[in-house]
Amino acid sequence: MKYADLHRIYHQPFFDLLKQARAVHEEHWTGNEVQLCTLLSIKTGGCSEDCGYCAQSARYTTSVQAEKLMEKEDVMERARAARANGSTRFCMGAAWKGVRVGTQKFDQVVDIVKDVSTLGMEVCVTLGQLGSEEARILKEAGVTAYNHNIDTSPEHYPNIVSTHTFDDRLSTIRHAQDAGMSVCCGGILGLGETIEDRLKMLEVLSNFNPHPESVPINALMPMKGTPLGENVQVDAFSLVRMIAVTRIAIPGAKVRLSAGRTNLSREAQALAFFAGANSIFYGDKLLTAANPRANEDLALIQELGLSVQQPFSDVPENEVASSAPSCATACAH
Ligand code: SAM
Ligand code: DTB
Ligand code: SF4
Repeated sequence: MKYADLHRIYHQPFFDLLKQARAVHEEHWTGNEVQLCTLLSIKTGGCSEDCGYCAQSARYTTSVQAEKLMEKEDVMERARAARANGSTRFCMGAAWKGVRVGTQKFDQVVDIVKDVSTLGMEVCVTLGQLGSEEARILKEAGVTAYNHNIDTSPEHYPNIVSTHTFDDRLSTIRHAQDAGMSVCCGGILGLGETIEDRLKMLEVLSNFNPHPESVPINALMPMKGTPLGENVQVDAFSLVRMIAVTRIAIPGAKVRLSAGRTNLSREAQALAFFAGANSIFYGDKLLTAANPRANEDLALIQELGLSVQQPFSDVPENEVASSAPSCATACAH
Protein backbone atom coordinates (compact mmCIF):
# COMPACT_ATOMS: atom_id res chain seq x y z
CA MET A 1 0.00 0.00 0.00
CA LYS A 2 1.10 3.55 -0.66
CA TYR A 3 1.85 5.99 2.14
CA ALA A 4 -0.86 8.40 0.89
CA ASP A 5 -3.52 5.67 1.20
CA LEU A 6 -2.35 4.68 4.67
CA HIS A 7 -2.41 8.33 5.69
CA ARG A 8 -5.97 8.78 4.42
CA ILE A 9 -7.15 5.58 6.14
CA TYR A 10 -5.45 6.43 9.45
CA HIS A 11 -6.85 9.93 9.66
CA GLN A 12 -10.51 9.01 9.26
CA PRO A 13 -12.80 9.61 12.23
CA PHE A 14 -12.06 6.87 14.78
CA PHE A 15 -15.33 4.99 14.33
CA ASP A 16 -15.10 5.07 10.52
CA LEU A 17 -11.63 3.58 10.78
CA LEU A 18 -12.83 0.89 13.18
CA LYS A 19 -15.75 0.06 10.91
CA GLN A 20 -13.49 -0.31 7.88
CA ALA A 21 -10.97 -2.44 9.77
CA ARG A 22 -13.73 -4.64 11.18
CA ALA A 23 -15.13 -5.27 7.71
CA VAL A 24 -11.69 -6.29 6.39
CA HIS A 25 -11.16 -8.48 9.42
CA GLU A 26 -14.46 -10.29 9.00
CA GLU A 27 -13.79 -10.87 5.34
CA HIS A 28 -10.46 -12.58 6.05
CA TRP A 29 -10.85 -14.19 9.45
CA THR A 30 -13.64 -16.28 10.83
CA GLY A 31 -14.41 -17.57 14.28
CA ASN A 32 -13.33 -14.61 16.43
CA GLU A 33 -10.18 -16.53 17.27
CA VAL A 34 -7.23 -15.20 19.20
CA GLN A 35 -3.91 -16.98 18.87
CA LEU A 36 -1.98 -17.51 22.09
CA CYS A 37 1.80 -17.35 21.71
CA THR A 38 4.27 -18.02 24.49
CA LEU A 39 7.57 -16.19 24.53
CA LEU A 40 10.75 -17.52 26.08
CA SER A 41 14.05 -15.72 26.29
CA ILE A 42 16.53 -18.54 25.69
CA LYS A 43 19.52 -16.19 25.88
CA THR A 44 19.00 -13.09 27.96
CA GLY A 45 20.99 -9.84 28.03
CA GLY A 46 24.57 -8.97 27.19
CA CYS A 47 23.73 -7.99 23.62
CA SER A 48 26.33 -6.08 21.60
CA GLU A 49 23.69 -3.91 19.88
CA ASP A 50 22.56 -0.49 21.07
CA CYS A 51 18.81 -0.52 20.35
CA GLY A 52 17.67 2.43 22.46
CA TYR A 53 14.56 0.72 23.80
CA CYS A 54 16.11 -2.57 24.86
CA ALA A 55 16.95 -3.62 28.40
CA GLN A 56 19.08 -6.45 27.02
CA SER A 57 21.73 -4.27 25.40
CA ALA A 58 25.10 -4.58 27.16
CA ARG A 59 25.59 -0.84 26.59
CA TYR A 60 23.08 0.20 29.21
CA THR A 61 22.84 -0.47 32.92
CA THR A 62 19.41 -1.98 33.40
CA SER A 63 17.78 -4.46 35.73
CA VAL A 64 18.54 -7.28 33.28
CA GLN A 65 21.38 -9.63 34.18
CA ALA A 66 23.15 -11.36 31.28
CA GLU A 67 22.64 -15.12 31.22
CA LYS A 68 23.97 -17.89 29.06
CA LEU A 69 22.00 -19.87 26.49
CA MET A 70 19.46 -22.13 28.18
CA GLU A 71 19.89 -25.89 28.18
CA LYS A 72 17.72 -27.79 25.74
CA GLU A 73 15.89 -29.77 28.42
CA ASP A 74 14.92 -26.57 30.26
CA VAL A 75 13.60 -25.06 27.05
CA MET A 76 11.63 -28.24 26.33
CA GLU A 77 10.06 -28.12 29.77
CA ARG A 78 8.85 -24.57 29.12
CA ALA A 79 7.64 -25.46 25.65
CA ARG A 80 5.61 -28.40 26.98
CA ALA A 81 4.11 -26.18 29.66
CA ALA A 82 3.21 -23.55 27.04
CA ARG A 83 1.42 -26.15 24.99
CA ALA A 84 -0.39 -27.55 28.01
CA ASN A 85 -1.60 -24.01 28.76
CA GLY A 86 -3.08 -23.68 25.28
CA SER A 87 -0.41 -21.85 23.26
CA THR A 88 -0.21 -22.79 19.61
CA ARG A 89 2.97 -20.87 18.99
CA PHE A 90 6.24 -20.98 20.90
CA CYS A 91 8.59 -18.06 20.28
CA MET A 92 12.19 -18.23 21.42
CA GLY A 93 14.22 -15.03 21.61
CA ALA A 94 17.96 -14.54 21.95
CA ALA A 95 19.73 -11.28 22.70
CA TRP A 96 22.25 -11.56 19.89
CA LYS A 97 23.35 -9.37 17.01
CA GLY A 98 22.92 -12.47 14.90
CA VAL A 99 23.93 -16.08 14.36
CA ARG A 100 26.59 -17.70 12.16
CA VAL A 101 26.80 -21.20 10.81
CA GLY A 102 29.75 -23.11 12.27
CA THR A 103 29.48 -21.60 15.74
CA GLN A 104 28.62 -23.61 18.81
CA LYS A 105 25.74 -21.36 19.79
CA PHE A 106 24.13 -21.79 16.38
CA ASP A 107 24.44 -25.58 16.57
CA GLN A 108 22.90 -25.49 20.03
CA VAL A 109 19.93 -23.41 18.88
CA VAL A 110 19.36 -25.67 15.89
CA ASP A 111 19.34 -28.64 18.25
CA ILE A 112 16.78 -26.91 20.49
CA VAL A 113 14.57 -26.05 17.51
CA LYS A 114 14.61 -29.66 16.29
CA ASP A 115 13.22 -30.88 19.59
CA VAL A 116 10.70 -28.07 20.12
CA SER A 117 9.34 -28.60 16.62
CA THR A 118 8.25 -32.14 17.56
CA LEU A 119 5.65 -30.70 19.96
CA GLY A 120 3.20 -29.62 17.26
CA MET A 121 3.21 -25.87 17.91
CA GLU A 122 4.32 -23.21 15.46
CA VAL A 123 7.99 -22.58 16.18
CA CYS A 124 9.16 -19.00 15.97
CA VAL A 125 12.66 -17.78 16.71
CA THR A 126 14.19 -14.33 16.90
CA LEU A 127 17.96 -14.54 16.93
CA GLY A 128 19.08 -11.33 15.18
CA GLN A 129 20.75 -11.27 11.78
CA LEU A 130 20.76 -14.30 9.48
CA GLY A 131 22.49 -15.07 6.22
CA SER A 132 20.98 -17.37 3.62
CA GLU A 133 22.76 -20.45 4.96
CA GLU A 134 21.64 -19.89 8.55
CA ALA A 135 18.08 -19.34 7.32
CA ARG A 136 18.12 -22.57 5.33
CA ILE A 137 19.38 -24.59 8.31
CA LEU A 138 16.81 -23.09 10.70
CA LYS A 139 14.00 -23.81 8.28
CA GLU A 140 15.19 -27.39 7.89
CA ALA A 141 15.39 -27.79 11.67
CA GLY A 142 11.69 -26.92 11.97
CA VAL A 143 11.39 -23.15 12.41
CA THR A 144 8.05 -22.06 10.98
CA ALA A 145 8.43 -18.30 11.46
CA TYR A 146 11.31 -15.91 11.91
CA ASN A 147 10.68 -12.77 13.96
CA HIS A 148 12.73 -9.76 12.92
CA ASN A 149 11.08 -6.40 13.42
CA ILE A 150 11.78 -3.27 11.41
CA ASP A 151 10.54 -1.43 14.51
CA THR A 152 10.02 2.02 12.96
CA SER A 153 10.35 3.99 9.72
CA PRO A 154 13.60 3.82 7.72
CA GLU A 155 14.07 7.53 8.49
CA HIS A 156 13.70 7.19 12.26
CA TYR A 157 15.63 3.91 12.59
CA PRO A 158 19.11 5.53 12.86
CA ASN A 159 17.88 7.62 15.79
CA ILE A 160 17.16 4.41 17.67
CA VAL A 161 19.99 2.06 16.69
CA SER A 162 23.51 2.75 15.42
CA THR A 163 25.09 -0.72 15.45
CA HIS A 164 23.13 -2.04 12.47
CA THR A 165 21.04 -0.47 9.74
CA PHE A 166 17.48 -0.67 8.53
CA ASP A 167 18.82 -2.33 5.37
CA ASP A 168 20.52 -5.00 7.50
CA ARG A 169 17.07 -5.78 8.93
CA LEU A 170 15.57 -6.03 5.43
CA SER A 171 18.33 -8.31 4.27
CA THR A 172 17.74 -10.79 7.13
CA ILE A 173 14.02 -10.75 6.37
CA ARG A 174 14.78 -11.52 2.72
CA HIS A 175 16.97 -14.47 3.73
CA ALA A 176 14.24 -15.86 5.99
CA GLN A 177 11.66 -15.55 3.20
CA ASP A 178 13.94 -17.09 0.59
CA ALA A 179 14.46 -20.09 2.87
CA GLY A 180 10.68 -20.59 3.04
CA MET A 181 10.09 -19.43 6.60
CA SER A 182 7.12 -17.23 7.40
CA VAL A 183 8.15 -13.81 8.55
CA CYS A 184 6.90 -12.19 11.72
CA CYS A 185 7.74 -8.52 11.38
CA GLY A 186 6.36 -5.43 13.01
CA GLY A 187 7.43 -2.61 15.21
CA ILE A 188 7.25 -0.55 18.37
CA LEU A 189 5.19 2.54 19.00
CA GLY A 190 6.53 5.12 21.41
CA LEU A 191 10.12 5.52 20.23
CA GLY A 192 9.69 9.26 19.77
CA GLU A 193 8.43 8.74 16.22
CA THR A 194 5.70 10.69 14.47
CA ILE A 195 2.46 9.23 13.11
CA GLU A 196 4.08 9.62 9.70
CA ASP A 197 6.95 7.36 10.83
CA ARG A 198 4.45 4.72 11.96
CA LEU A 199 2.71 4.81 8.61
CA LYS A 200 6.01 4.71 6.72
CA MET A 201 6.89 1.60 8.70
CA LEU A 202 3.56 0.12 7.70
CA GLU A 203 4.16 1.09 4.08
CA VAL A 204 7.38 -0.96 4.13
CA LEU A 205 5.66 -3.93 5.82
CA SER A 206 2.70 -3.90 3.45
CA ASN A 207 5.03 -3.94 0.46
CA PHE A 208 6.85 -7.09 1.55
CA ASN A 209 6.44 -9.86 -0.96
CA PRO A 210 5.17 -12.18 0.38
CA HIS A 211 3.37 -10.27 3.10
CA PRO A 212 4.51 -10.96 6.66
CA GLU A 213 2.60 -13.85 8.18
CA SER A 214 2.29 -11.91 11.42
CA VAL A 215 2.78 -8.33 12.46
CA PRO A 216 3.56 -7.65 16.12
CA ILE A 217 2.57 -4.18 17.25
CA ASN A 218 4.49 -3.42 20.43
CA ALA A 219 3.93 -0.41 22.66
CA LEU A 220 7.23 0.67 24.17
CA MET A 221 7.72 -0.55 27.70
CA PRO A 222 10.15 2.12 28.88
CA MET A 223 13.12 0.33 30.46
CA LYS A 224 15.04 2.11 33.19
CA GLY A 225 18.64 2.72 32.16
CA THR A 226 17.97 2.75 28.41
CA PRO A 227 17.99 5.97 26.36
CA LEU A 228 14.20 5.67 25.92
CA GLY A 229 13.57 4.75 29.54
CA GLU A 230 11.72 7.99 30.28
CA ASN A 231 9.53 8.02 27.18
CA VAL A 232 5.82 8.50 27.74
CA GLN A 233 3.45 5.57 27.30
CA VAL A 234 1.67 5.24 23.99
CA ASP A 235 -1.88 6.53 23.93
CA ALA A 236 -4.42 3.71 23.61
CA PHE A 237 -6.39 5.34 20.78
CA SER A 238 -3.31 5.76 18.60
CA LEU A 239 -2.36 2.13 19.31
CA VAL A 240 -5.84 0.98 18.26
CA ARG A 241 -5.69 3.17 15.15
CA MET A 242 -2.39 1.55 14.21
CA ILE A 243 -3.83 -1.93 14.72
CA ALA A 244 -6.79 -1.00 12.51
CA VAL A 245 -4.63 0.36 9.68
CA THR A 246 -2.38 -2.71 9.90
CA ARG A 247 -5.44 -4.97 9.58
CA ILE A 248 -6.56 -3.03 6.49
CA ALA A 249 -3.10 -2.87 4.89
CA ILE A 250 -2.13 -6.51 5.50
CA PRO A 251 -5.47 -8.34 5.74
CA GLY A 252 -4.11 -11.89 5.78
CA ALA A 253 -1.58 -11.37 8.58
CA LYS A 254 -2.07 -12.21 12.20
CA VAL A 255 -1.89 -8.85 13.93
CA ARG A 256 -0.32 -9.41 17.31
CA LEU A 257 -1.12 -7.04 20.16
CA SER A 258 2.33 -7.42 21.69
CA ALA A 259 4.43 -5.74 24.38
CA GLY A 260 2.80 -3.13 26.57
CA ARG A 261 -0.52 -4.79 27.37
CA THR A 262 0.14 -4.46 31.11
CA ASN A 263 -0.45 -0.78 30.58
CA LEU A 264 -3.66 -1.17 28.55
CA SER A 265 -7.09 -1.38 30.10
CA ARG A 266 -9.32 -4.34 29.29
CA GLU A 267 -11.51 -1.93 27.35
CA ALA A 268 -8.60 -0.72 25.24
CA GLN A 269 -7.62 -4.32 24.52
CA ALA A 270 -11.21 -5.06 23.51
CA LEU A 271 -11.04 -2.18 21.02
CA ALA A 272 -7.77 -3.56 19.67
CA PHE A 273 -9.39 -6.99 19.12
CA PHE A 274 -12.34 -5.32 17.44
CA ALA A 275 -9.95 -3.41 15.17
CA GLY A 276 -8.28 -6.61 13.99
CA ALA A 277 -5.79 -7.86 16.55
CA ASN A 278 -6.01 -11.65 16.62
CA SER A 279 -2.92 -12.79 18.45
CA ILE A 280 -1.29 -12.02 21.80
CA PHE A 281 1.71 -13.03 23.82
CA TYR A 282 0.35 -15.20 26.58
CA GLY A 283 1.93 -15.91 29.93
CA ASP A 284 3.19 -13.75 32.75
CA LYS A 285 6.46 -12.77 31.08
CA LEU A 286 7.55 -11.45 27.69
CA LEU A 287 11.32 -11.72 27.24
CA THR A 288 12.36 -9.76 30.32
CA ALA A 289 9.29 -7.61 30.96
CA ALA A 290 5.91 -8.29 32.51
CA ASN A 291 2.79 -9.37 30.64
CA PRO A 292 -0.78 -9.68 31.95
CA ARG A 293 -1.53 -12.82 33.92
CA ALA A 294 -2.69 -15.76 31.84
CA ASN A 295 -5.93 -16.17 33.76
CA GLU A 296 -6.80 -12.50 33.22
CA ASP A 297 -6.28 -12.91 29.49
CA LEU A 298 -8.46 -16.00 29.36
CA ALA A 299 -11.14 -14.21 31.36
CA LEU A 300 -11.09 -11.26 28.95
CA ILE A 301 -11.25 -13.53 25.92
CA GLN A 302 -14.22 -15.30 27.45
CA GLU A 303 -15.97 -12.13 28.47
CA LEU A 304 -15.74 -10.80 24.91
CA GLY A 305 -17.02 -14.09 23.48
CA LEU A 306 -13.78 -14.66 21.59
CA SER A 307 -12.20 -18.08 21.41
CA VAL A 308 -8.63 -19.27 21.58
CA GLN A 309 -7.08 -20.75 18.47
CA GLN A 310 -7.24 -24.51 18.89
CA PRO A 311 -4.13 -26.69 18.78
CA PHE A 312 -3.35 -28.32 15.46
CA SER A 313 -4.81 -31.75 14.91
CA ASP A 314 -1.55 -33.46 13.94
CA VAL A 315 -0.18 -33.13 17.49
CA PRO A 316 0.62 -36.58 18.90
CA GLU A 317 -2.29 -37.53 21.12
CA ASN A 318 -0.31 -38.29 24.24
CA GLU A 319 1.24 -34.83 23.93
CA VAL A 320 -1.96 -32.77 23.76
CA ALA A 321 -3.32 -30.88 26.75
CA SER A 322 -6.38 -32.71 28.03
CA SER A 323 -8.63 -29.76 27.22
CA ALA A 324 -8.26 -26.35 25.67
CA PRO A 325 -7.97 -23.65 28.30
CA SER A 326 -11.19 -22.12 29.39
CA CYS A 327 -12.09 -19.82 32.16
CA ALA A 328 -13.56 -22.72 34.09
CA THR A 329 -10.35 -24.74 34.05
CA ALA A 330 -7.67 -22.11 33.96
CA CYS A 331 -8.70 -19.10 35.93
CA ALA A 332 -10.09 -18.05 39.20
CA HIS A 333 -12.63 -15.75 37.56
N1 SAM B 1 17.84 -9.60 19.19
C1 SAM B 1 16.77 -9.87 18.33
C2 SAM B 1 16.36 -8.72 17.49
O1 SAM B 1 16.68 -7.60 17.84
O2 SAM B 1 15.71 -8.93 16.47
C3 SAM B 1 15.57 -10.45 19.02
C4 SAM B 1 15.04 -9.94 20.34
S1 SAM B 1 14.34 -8.30 20.36
C5 SAM B 1 14.16 -8.07 22.08
C6 SAM B 1 12.73 -8.47 19.66
C7 SAM B 1 11.83 -7.25 19.57
O3 SAM B 1 11.28 -6.97 20.84
C8 SAM B 1 12.40 -5.94 19.14
O4 SAM B 1 12.57 -5.84 17.76
C9 SAM B 1 11.35 -4.97 19.63
O5 SAM B 1 10.36 -4.78 18.65
C10 SAM B 1 10.76 -5.67 20.84
N2 SAM B 1 11.13 -4.98 22.09
C11 SAM B 1 12.31 -5.04 22.72
N3 SAM B 1 12.33 -4.27 23.83
C12 SAM B 1 11.11 -3.69 23.91
C13 SAM B 1 10.50 -2.79 24.83
N4 SAM B 1 11.17 -2.29 25.85
N5 SAM B 1 9.23 -2.42 24.62
C14 SAM B 1 8.55 -2.90 23.56
N6 SAM B 1 9.07 -3.76 22.64
C15 SAM B 1 10.34 -4.15 22.81
C1 DTB C 1 8.01 -8.81 19.41
O1 DTB C 1 7.67 -8.05 18.48
N1 DTB C 1 7.79 -8.56 20.68
C2 DTB C 1 8.35 -9.62 21.51
C3 DTB C 1 8.83 -10.65 20.46
N2 DTB C 1 8.62 -9.97 19.23
C4 DTB C 1 10.16 -11.23 20.56
C5 DTB C 1 9.33 -9.13 22.47
C6 DTB C 1 8.79 -8.04 23.39
C7 DTB C 1 9.85 -7.69 24.33
C8 DTB C 1 9.38 -6.74 25.38
C9 DTB C 1 10.45 -6.32 26.30
C10 DTB C 1 11.07 -7.40 27.12
O2 DTB C 1 10.44 -8.40 27.49
O3 DTB C 1 12.26 -7.22 27.43
FE1 SF4 D 1 20.03 -6.85 21.07
FE2 SF4 D 1 17.67 -7.41 19.93
FE3 SF4 D 1 17.83 -5.92 22.20
FE4 SF4 D 1 18.67 -4.88 19.90
S1 SF4 D 1 16.57 -5.52 20.39
S2 SF4 D 1 19.76 -4.79 21.89
S3 SF4 D 1 19.56 -6.67 18.88
S4 SF4 D 1 18.38 -8.06 21.98
